[in-house]
Amino acid sequence: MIIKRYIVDNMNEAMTRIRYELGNDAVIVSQRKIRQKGILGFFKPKKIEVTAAVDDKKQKESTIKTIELEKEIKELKYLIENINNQSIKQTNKQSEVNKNKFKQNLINSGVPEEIATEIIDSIKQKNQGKKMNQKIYQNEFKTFLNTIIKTNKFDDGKIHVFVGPTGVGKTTTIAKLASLFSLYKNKKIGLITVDTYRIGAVEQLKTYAEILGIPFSVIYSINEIKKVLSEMTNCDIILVDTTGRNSKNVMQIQETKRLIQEINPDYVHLVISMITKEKDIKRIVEDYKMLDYNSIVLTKIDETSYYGSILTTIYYANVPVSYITTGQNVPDDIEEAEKEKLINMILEAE
Ligand SMILES: Nc1nc2c(ncn2[C@@H]2O[C@H](COP(=O)(O)OP(=O)(O)OP(=O)(O)O)[C@@H](O)[C@H]2O)c(=O)[nH]1
Ligand SMILES: [Mg+2]
Repeated sequence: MIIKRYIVDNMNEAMTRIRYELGNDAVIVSQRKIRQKGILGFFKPKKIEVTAAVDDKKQKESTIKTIELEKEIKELKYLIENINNQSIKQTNKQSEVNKNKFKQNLINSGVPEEIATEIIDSIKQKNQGKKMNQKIYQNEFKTFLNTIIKTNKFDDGKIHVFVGPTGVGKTTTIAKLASLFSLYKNKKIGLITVDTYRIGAVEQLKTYAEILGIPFSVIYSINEIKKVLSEMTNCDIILVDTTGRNSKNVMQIQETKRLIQEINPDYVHLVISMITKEKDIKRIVEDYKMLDYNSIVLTKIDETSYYGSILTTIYYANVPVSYITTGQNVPDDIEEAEKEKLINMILEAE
């Protein structure tokens, strides 16, 4: 048993101190008014002397209870913190899963890992702190395509030179355009070929020129260019075919460069087939930059169901697309490049 005496001003003070020091189980044993000691005490207000007691076993129990309660609170706090951390970790994990899933979709569609990573990085940069799901990624991807895809107006230029690797469809594209513009758009077209390298190359274009009844010239040396061009001054559009070049052959590309400098065209179109491997596309597009092409023609789109090659070409070439070609038929299988259509083509391809 613990017994304690308190000298207080009022009972309120007594109760607070007793509860604090002896706990809720303490009982008041006695209380009485007392005068303070000394002469001066006579003039001061009386105080109260309260005696309280508590069974010390009970007091111990109450202390133990308090300690247990504190421990439980601590454990609860830890649990809540843990749950919070867990849910942050879970969100991060989900974000990572979404990111990887989107990246894998791009890669499965033929987008090189390098471009896929750059696309994801720029999307993440733009959406810092945001919970990312597939829908957001898809929307952002559309915005990204909208930024990088550009198209141009072919009719803006008079002289157009077509360059590109062998067999991509340069001559066929020129035949399609010549037919399209002379038959349906009533333009005066002139055809020139400098491709005297490949057997049959001259004949190929000459046949189309004869069918369409349009002027056709063959250039055997750079010195003839100015003369041939001056004979075609009354043409609205002049289309120039070149020999297919292996972009790794710098000498060949330089030869074409001299030719282009002499022609001084409005447009140099890099013609590139969409069945080219993505890795090769990057190299071709980079190597051909020596020729300062300012437009691209995407051919053989009919032969691929993946969009990786389209995206890769546009991404690395970084110039507008003028035409896309979709088959071997002259002149039907060609379309003016439309931004919205290209975006949908990329988004809808499987
Ligand atoms: N499927 C498909 N085939 C095409 C397309 N464009 C051209 N071709 C075919 O591709 C082959 C080569 O076409 P060309 O026009 O001779 O190619 P090129 O670039 O002039 O070739 P070189 O002069 O040898 O460098 C031909 O069989 C064409 O019919 C297209 O859009 N789709
Ligand atoms: Mg050709």
